[in-house]
Amino acid sequence: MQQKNLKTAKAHANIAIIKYWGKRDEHEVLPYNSSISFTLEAFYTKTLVVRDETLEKDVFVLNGEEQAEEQCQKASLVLDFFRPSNQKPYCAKIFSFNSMPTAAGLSSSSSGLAALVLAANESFPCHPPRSLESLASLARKSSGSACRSFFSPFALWDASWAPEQKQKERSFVRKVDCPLQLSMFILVLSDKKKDFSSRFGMKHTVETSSLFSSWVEQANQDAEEMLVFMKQGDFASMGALMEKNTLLMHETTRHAVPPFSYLTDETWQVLERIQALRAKGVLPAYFTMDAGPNVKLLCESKDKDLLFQTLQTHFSHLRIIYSEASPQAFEVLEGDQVSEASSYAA
Ligand code: 2P0
Repeated sequence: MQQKNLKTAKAHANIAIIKYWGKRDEHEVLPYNSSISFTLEAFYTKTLVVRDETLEKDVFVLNGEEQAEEQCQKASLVLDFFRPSNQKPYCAKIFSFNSMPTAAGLSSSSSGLAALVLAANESFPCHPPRSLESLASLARKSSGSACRSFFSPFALWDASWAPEQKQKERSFVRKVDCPLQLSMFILVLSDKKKDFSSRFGMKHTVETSSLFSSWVEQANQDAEEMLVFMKQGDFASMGALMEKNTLLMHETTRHAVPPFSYLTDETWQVLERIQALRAKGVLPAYFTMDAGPNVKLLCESKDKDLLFQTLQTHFSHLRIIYSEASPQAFEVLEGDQVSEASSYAA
Protein backbone atom coordinates (compact mmCIF):
# COMPACT_ATOMS: atom_id res chain seq x y z
CA MET A 1 0.00 0.00 0.00
CA GLN A 2 1.19 3.48 -0.81
CA GLN A 3 1.53 6.24 1.70
CA LYS A 4 -1.07 9.02 1.80
CA ASN A 5 -0.56 12.58 3.09
CA LEU A 6 2.43 13.33 0.94
CA LYS A 7 4.81 16.14 1.80
CA THR A 8 7.52 17.57 -0.43
CA ALA A 9 10.76 18.91 1.01
CA LYS A 10 12.46 21.79 -0.72
CA ALA A 11 16.06 22.63 0.20
CA HIS A 12 18.35 25.24 -1.31
CA ALA A 13 21.93 24.72 -2.43
CA ASN A 14 24.78 26.56 -0.79
CA ILE A 15 28.04 27.88 -2.17
CA ALA A 16 31.00 28.06 0.18
CA ILE A 17 32.72 31.40 0.61
CA ILE A 18 35.26 29.56 2.80
CA LYS A 19 35.63 26.05 1.42
CA TYR A 20 35.31 22.64 3.06
CA TRP A 21 38.14 20.58 1.63
CA GLY A 22 39.20 17.40 3.43
CA LYS A 23 37.67 14.94 5.89
CA ARG A 24 39.38 14.04 9.15
CA ASP A 25 36.82 11.25 9.62
CA GLU A 26 35.42 9.77 6.43
CA HIS A 27 32.81 7.62 8.11
CA GLU A 28 31.28 10.41 10.19
CA VAL A 29 32.12 13.05 7.55
CA LEU A 30 33.91 15.40 9.91
CA PRO A 31 35.91 18.16 8.23
CA TYR A 32 39.50 19.21 8.87
CA ASN A 33 38.55 22.85 8.54
CA SER A 34 35.60 25.11 9.19
CA SER A 35 33.66 26.40 6.20
CA ILE A 36 31.12 29.17 5.61
CA SER A 37 28.46 29.16 2.90
CA PHE A 38 25.86 31.34 1.21
CA THR A 39 22.45 29.76 0.52
CA LEU A 40 21.02 30.40 -2.94
CA GLU A 41 17.38 31.07 -3.68
CA ALA A 42 17.63 30.02 -7.37
CA PHE A 43 19.29 26.61 -6.84
CA TYR A 44 17.19 24.07 -5.04
CA THR A 45 16.05 20.46 -4.90
CA LYS A 46 12.50 19.30 -4.28
CA THR A 47 12.11 15.75 -3.02
CA LEU A 48 9.24 13.48 -2.18
CA VAL A 49 9.64 10.09 -0.50
CA VAL A 50 6.64 7.79 -0.95
CA ARG A 51 6.63 4.62 1.18
CA ASP A 52 5.41 1.61 -0.76
CA GLU A 53 5.26 -1.78 0.89
CA THR A 54 4.75 -3.54 -2.42
CA LEU A 55 8.27 -2.62 -3.56
CA GLU A 56 11.22 -4.93 -3.03
CA LYS A 57 13.82 -2.20 -3.30
CA ASP A 58 13.89 1.57 -3.38
CA VAL A 59 13.43 3.45 -6.63
CA PHE A 60 15.03 6.86 -7.23
CA VAL A 61 13.70 9.13 -9.97
CA LEU A 62 15.61 12.38 -10.58
CA ASN A 63 14.21 14.99 -12.98
CA GLY A 64 11.88 12.36 -14.40
CA GLU A 65 14.60 9.74 -15.02
CA GLU A 66 14.97 6.56 -13.05
CA GLN A 67 18.50 6.51 -11.62
CA ALA A 68 21.05 3.71 -11.92
CA GLU A 69 21.83 1.28 -9.13
CA GLU A 70 24.74 3.32 -7.68
CA GLN A 71 22.70 6.51 -7.22
CA CYS A 72 19.78 4.52 -5.90
CA GLN A 73 21.95 2.78 -3.31
CA LYS A 74 23.24 6.14 -2.04
CA ALA A 75 19.68 7.33 -1.58
CA SER A 76 18.71 4.03 0.11
CA LEU A 77 21.49 4.51 2.65
CA VAL A 78 19.90 7.79 3.65
CA LEU A 79 16.47 6.17 4.02
CA ASP A 80 18.07 3.47 6.19
CA PHE A 81 18.70 6.13 8.85
CA PHE A 82 14.94 6.69 9.05
CA ARG A 83 13.30 3.29 8.56
CA PRO A 84 12.09 1.85 11.83
CA SER A 85 14.40 -1.01 12.77
CA ASN A 86 11.67 -2.97 14.60
CA GLN A 87 9.41 -3.26 11.56
CA LYS A 88 9.67 -4.87 8.16
CA PRO A 89 11.76 -2.33 6.26
CA TYR A 90 9.58 -0.22 4.04
CA CYS A 91 10.87 0.45 0.56
CA ALA A 92 10.09 3.75 -1.04
CA LYS A 93 9.97 5.68 -4.26
CA ILE A 94 12.04 8.83 -4.17
CA PHE A 95 11.12 11.57 -6.61
CA SER A 96 13.49 14.51 -6.91
CA PHE A 97 13.81 17.61 -9.01
CA ASN A 98 16.99 19.69 -9.24
CA SER A 99 16.64 23.26 -10.48
CA MET A 100 20.32 23.22 -11.52
CA PRO A 101 22.55 20.77 -13.41
CA THR A 102 23.49 17.74 -11.29
CA ALA A 103 27.11 16.94 -10.25
CA ALA A 104 28.54 19.84 -12.28
CA GLY A 105 30.16 21.71 -9.40
CA LEU A 106 26.95 23.68 -8.86
CA SER A 107 26.36 22.26 -5.42
CA SER A 108 23.49 19.96 -6.30
CA SER A 109 24.61 17.49 -3.64
CA SER A 110 24.12 20.04 -0.85
CA SER A 111 20.48 20.68 -1.67
CA GLY A 112 19.91 17.11 -2.87
CA LEU A 113 20.93 15.43 0.35
CA ALA A 114 19.30 18.06 2.56
CA ALA A 115 16.00 17.65 0.69
CA LEU A 116 16.22 13.86 0.84
CA VAL A 117 16.79 13.89 4.59
CA LEU A 118 13.89 16.31 5.12
CA ALA A 119 11.57 14.29 2.87
CA ALA A 120 12.52 11.02 4.57
CA ASN A 121 11.83 12.66 7.90
CA GLU A 122 8.28 13.41 6.70
CA SER A 123 7.69 9.88 5.44
CA PHE A 124 9.20 8.12 8.44
CA PRO A 125 8.24 10.40 11.35
CA CYS A 126 9.18 9.53 14.91
CA HIS A 127 8.22 10.63 18.40
CA PRO A 128 9.60 12.85 19.75
CA PRO A 129 10.32 14.48 16.38
CA ARG A 130 13.94 14.65 15.27
CA SER A 131 15.64 17.97 15.94
CA LEU A 132 16.95 20.22 13.21
CA GLU A 133 20.48 19.56 14.47
CA SER A 134 20.06 15.80 14.19
CA LEU A 135 18.64 16.10 10.65
CA ALA A 136 21.57 18.34 9.64
CA SER A 137 23.97 15.73 11.09
CA LEU A 138 22.30 12.96 9.10
CA ALA A 139 22.57 15.03 5.94
CA ARG A 140 26.24 15.72 6.69
CA LYS A 141 27.00 11.99 6.89
CA SER A 142 25.70 11.62 3.34
CA SER A 143 27.38 14.71 1.91
CA GLY A 144 29.32 17.16 4.03
CA SER A 145 28.13 20.38 2.42
CA ALA A 146 24.47 19.31 2.85
CA CYS A 147 24.54 20.22 6.55
CA ARG A 148 25.04 23.86 5.57
CA SER A 149 21.80 23.80 3.54
CA PHE A 150 19.80 23.80 6.77
CA PHE A 151 20.64 27.45 7.41
CA SER A 152 20.28 30.69 5.49
CA PRO A 153 21.48 33.25 4.43
CA PHE A 154 24.88 32.06 5.69
CA ALA A 155 25.93 28.89 7.49
CA LEU A 156 29.05 28.13 9.47
CA TRP A 157 30.10 24.48 9.60
CA ASP A 158 32.50 24.57 12.49
CA ALA A 159 35.17 21.88 12.42
CA SER A 160 35.96 22.20 16.11
CA TRP A 161 34.27 20.35 18.93
CA ALA A 162 31.07 21.83 20.16
CA PRO A 163 31.92 23.11 23.68
CA GLU A 164 28.79 21.56 25.20
CA GLN A 165 29.42 18.19 23.54
CA LYS A 166 32.96 17.52 24.65
CA GLN A 167 32.30 13.86 25.24
CA LYS A 168 32.32 13.20 21.53
CA GLU A 169 34.45 14.70 18.84
CA ARG A 170 32.14 16.25 16.28
CA SER A 171 31.49 19.31 14.20
CA PHE A 172 28.48 21.57 14.38
CA VAL A 173 26.64 23.88 12.04
CA ARG A 174 24.81 27.13 12.69
CA LYS A 175 23.30 30.15 11.00
CA VAL A 176 25.45 33.25 10.57
CA ASP A 177 24.04 36.71 9.95
CA CYS A 178 25.60 39.51 8.01
CA PRO A 179 24.17 43.05 7.74
CA LEU A 180 24.83 43.14 3.97
CA GLN A 181 22.29 42.23 1.27
CA LEU A 182 24.31 39.89 -0.94
CA SER A 183 23.64 37.98 -4.16
CA MET A 184 25.50 35.68 -6.51
CA PHE A 185 25.99 35.48 -10.25
CA ILE A 186 26.88 32.05 -11.60
CA LEU A 187 28.81 31.93 -14.87
CA VAL A 188 28.19 28.47 -16.31
CA LEU A 189 31.27 27.43 -18.29
CA SER A 190 30.20 23.80 -18.27
CA ASP A 191 27.15 21.99 -16.96
CA LYS A 192 28.63 18.55 -17.72
CA LYS A 193 29.04 16.04 -14.94
CA LYS A 194 32.58 16.38 -13.56
CA ASP A 195 35.25 13.76 -14.33
CA PHE A 196 35.97 13.05 -10.71
CA SER A 197 33.71 13.69 -7.83
CA SER A 198 34.60 16.16 -5.12
CA ARG A 199 34.62 13.21 -2.72
CA PHE A 200 37.36 11.52 -4.71
CA GLY A 201 39.24 14.79 -5.27
CA MET A 202 39.14 15.63 -1.58
CA LYS A 203 40.41 12.21 -0.51
CA HIS A 204 43.20 12.23 -3.07
CA THR A 205 44.25 15.72 -1.91
CA VAL A 206 44.22 14.75 1.78
CA GLU A 207 46.33 11.67 1.07
CA THR A 208 48.88 13.09 -1.36
CA SER A 209 49.02 16.90 -1.50
CA SER A 210 52.10 18.51 0.05
CA LEU A 211 49.99 21.64 0.56
CA PHE A 212 47.23 19.96 2.55
CA SER A 213 48.41 20.68 6.10
CA SER A 214 49.04 24.35 5.34
CA TRP A 215 45.60 24.51 3.71
CA VAL A 216 43.94 23.26 6.90
CA GLU A 217 45.71 25.79 9.07
CA GLN A 218 45.06 28.68 6.68
CA ALA A 219 41.41 27.75 6.00
CA ASN A 220 40.62 27.61 9.72
CA GLN A 221 42.14 31.08 10.14
CA ASP A 222 40.23 32.28 7.07
CA ALA A 223 36.93 31.10 8.58
CA GLU A 224 37.57 33.04 11.78
CA GLU A 225 38.58 36.14 9.87
CA MET A 226 35.56 35.87 7.57
CA LEU A 227 33.20 35.86 10.56
CA VAL A 228 34.73 39.14 11.71
CA PHE A 229 34.35 40.76 8.26
CA MET A 230 30.77 39.50 8.03
CA LYS A 231 29.89 40.98 11.38
CA GLN A 232 31.45 44.30 10.35
CA GLY A 233 29.64 44.22 6.98
CA ASP A 234 32.98 44.73 5.23
CA PHE A 235 32.17 43.46 1.75
CA ALA A 236 35.52 44.23 0.09
CA SER A 237 37.44 42.32 2.78
CA MET A 238 34.98 39.41 2.59
CA GLY A 239 35.42 39.24 -1.18
CA ALA A 240 39.20 39.42 -1.10
CA LEU A 241 39.37 36.68 1.54
CA MET A 242 36.91 34.49 -0.36
CA GLU A 243 39.11 34.71 -3.49
CA LYS A 244 42.30 33.94 -1.55
CA ASN A 245 40.61 30.93 0.05
CA THR A 246 39.28 29.44 -3.19
CA LEU A 247 42.64 29.89 -4.94
CA LEU A 248 44.44 28.08 -2.14
CA MET A 249 41.92 25.23 -2.19
CA HIS A 250 42.45 24.78 -5.92
CA GLU A 251 46.21 25.00 -5.45
CA THR A 252 46.12 21.98 -3.12
CA THR A 253 44.86 19.83 -6.00
CA ARG A 254 47.73 20.93 -8.22
CA HIS A 255 50.15 19.66 -5.55
CA ALA A 256 48.46 16.27 -5.29
CA VAL A 257 50.24 13.23 -6.75
CA PRO A 258 49.27 12.88 -9.53
CA PRO A 259 48.10 16.51 -9.76
CA PHE A 260 44.67 17.45 -11.01
CA SER A 261 42.52 20.53 -11.34
CA TYR A 262 38.82 21.29 -11.58
CA LEU A 263 39.65 24.61 -13.25
CA THR A 264 40.13 24.87 -17.00
CA ASP A 265 42.00 27.35 -19.21
CA GLU A 266 38.65 29.02 -19.77
CA THR A 267 38.18 29.47 -16.01
CA TRP A 268 41.51 31.28 -15.78
CA GLN A 269 40.61 33.48 -18.77
CA VAL A 270 37.32 34.42 -17.12
CA LEU A 271 39.13 35.23 -13.85
CA GLU A 272 41.62 37.47 -15.63
CA ARG A 273 38.81 39.37 -17.29
CA ILE A 274 36.91 39.69 -14.02
CA GLN A 275 39.96 41.19 -12.34
CA ALA A 276 40.46 43.67 -15.21
CA LEU A 277 36.79 44.73 -15.15
CA ARG A 278 36.86 45.11 -11.39
CA ALA A 279 39.91 47.35 -11.65
CA LYS A 280 37.91 49.55 -14.06
CA GLY A 281 35.10 49.82 -11.50
CA VAL A 282 32.40 48.11 -13.58
CA LEU A 283 32.40 44.76 -11.80
CA PRO A 284 32.16 45.15 -8.02
CA ALA A 285 32.13 41.41 -7.34
CA TYR A 286 34.43 38.62 -6.16
CA PHE A 287 34.93 35.10 -7.51
CA THR A 288 34.88 31.60 -6.10
CA MET A 289 35.02 28.15 -7.72
CA ASP A 290 34.10 24.68 -6.51
CA ALA A 291 34.70 21.18 -7.84
CA GLY A 292 34.18 22.28 -11.44
CA PRO A 293 35.20 25.04 -13.85
CA ASN A 294 32.22 27.34 -13.19
CA VAL A 295 32.75 30.76 -11.67
CA LYS A 296 30.48 32.22 -9.00
CA LEU A 297 30.55 35.93 -8.23
CA LEU A 298 29.51 37.33 -4.88
CA CYS A 299 28.16 40.87 -5.01
CA GLU A 300 26.06 43.34 -3.08
CA SER A 301 22.46 43.13 -4.30
CA LYS A 302 22.38 46.90 -4.89
CA ASP A 303 24.98 46.43 -7.71
CA LYS A 304 22.96 43.78 -9.55
CA ASP A 305 21.92 45.95 -12.54
CA LEU A 306 25.45 47.21 -13.21
CA LEU A 307 26.78 43.65 -12.92
CA PHE A 308 24.15 42.22 -15.25
CA GLN A 309 25.10 44.81 -17.83
CA THR A 310 28.85 44.20 -17.52
CA LEU A 311 28.51 40.42 -17.51
CA GLN A 312 26.17 40.37 -20.50
CA THR A 313 28.56 42.58 -22.45
CA HIS A 314 31.75 40.67 -21.64
CA PHE A 315 30.51 37.11 -21.14
CA SER A 316 27.69 36.94 -23.68
CA HIS A 317 28.79 33.42 -24.69
CA LEU A 318 28.11 32.07 -21.19
CA ARG A 319 24.91 31.20 -19.40
CA ILE A 320 24.56 33.67 -16.54
CA ILE A 321 22.34 32.85 -13.57
CA TYR A 322 21.50 35.34 -10.84
CA SER A 323 20.46 34.41 -7.34
CA GLU A 324 19.56 36.27 -4.21
CA ALA A 325 20.11 34.72 -0.81
CA SER A 326 17.37 32.27 0.01
CA PRO A 327 15.01 33.78 2.59
CA GLN A 328 14.71 30.32 4.13
CA ALA A 329 17.09 27.40 3.78
CA PHE A 330 14.32 24.83 3.39
CA GLU A 331 10.59 24.30 3.60
CA VAL A 332 8.15 21.42 3.69
CA LEU A 333 5.31 21.77 1.19
CA GLU A 334 1.95 20.00 1.18
CA GLY A 335 1.38 17.27 -1.42
CA ASP A 336 3.37 16.13 -4.43
CA GLN A 337 5.23 19.13 -5.78
CA VAL A 338 7.79 17.11 -7.73
CA SER A 339 6.01 15.24 -10.51
CA GLU A 340 4.82 18.53 -11.85
CA ALA A 341 8.33 19.97 -11.62
CA SER A 342 9.84 16.95 -13.38
CA SER A 343 7.45 17.16 -16.27
CA TYR A 344 8.24 20.80 -17.02
CA ALA A 345 12.00 20.14 -16.65
CA ALA A 346 11.90 17.40 -19.25
C1 2P0 B 1 32.46 23.28 -0.37
N1 2P0 B 1 32.90 21.37 -1.89
O1 2P0 B 1 32.80 23.78 0.70
C2 2P0 B 1 33.49 22.42 -1.10
C3 2P0 B 1 34.32 23.20 -2.04
C4 2P0 B 1 33.47 21.32 -3.21
C5 2P0 B 1 34.53 22.33 -3.26
O2 2P0 B 1 31.62 20.64 -0.26
O3 2P0 B 1 32.42 14.16 0.02
O4 2P0 B 1 29.63 17.00 -2.08
O5 2P0 B 1 29.95 14.36 -0.07
O6 2P0 B 1 31.23 15.38 1.82
O7 2P0 B 1 29.70 17.94 0.27
C6 2P0 B 1 31.56 19.37 -2.19
O8 2P0 B 1 31.60 18.35 -1.35
O9 2P0 B 1 31.41 16.28 -0.46
C7 2P0 B 1 32.04 20.50 -1.39
P1 2P0 B 1 31.25 14.98 0.38
P2 2P0 B 1 30.41 17.40 -0.88
O10 2P0 B 1 31.33 23.49 -0.88
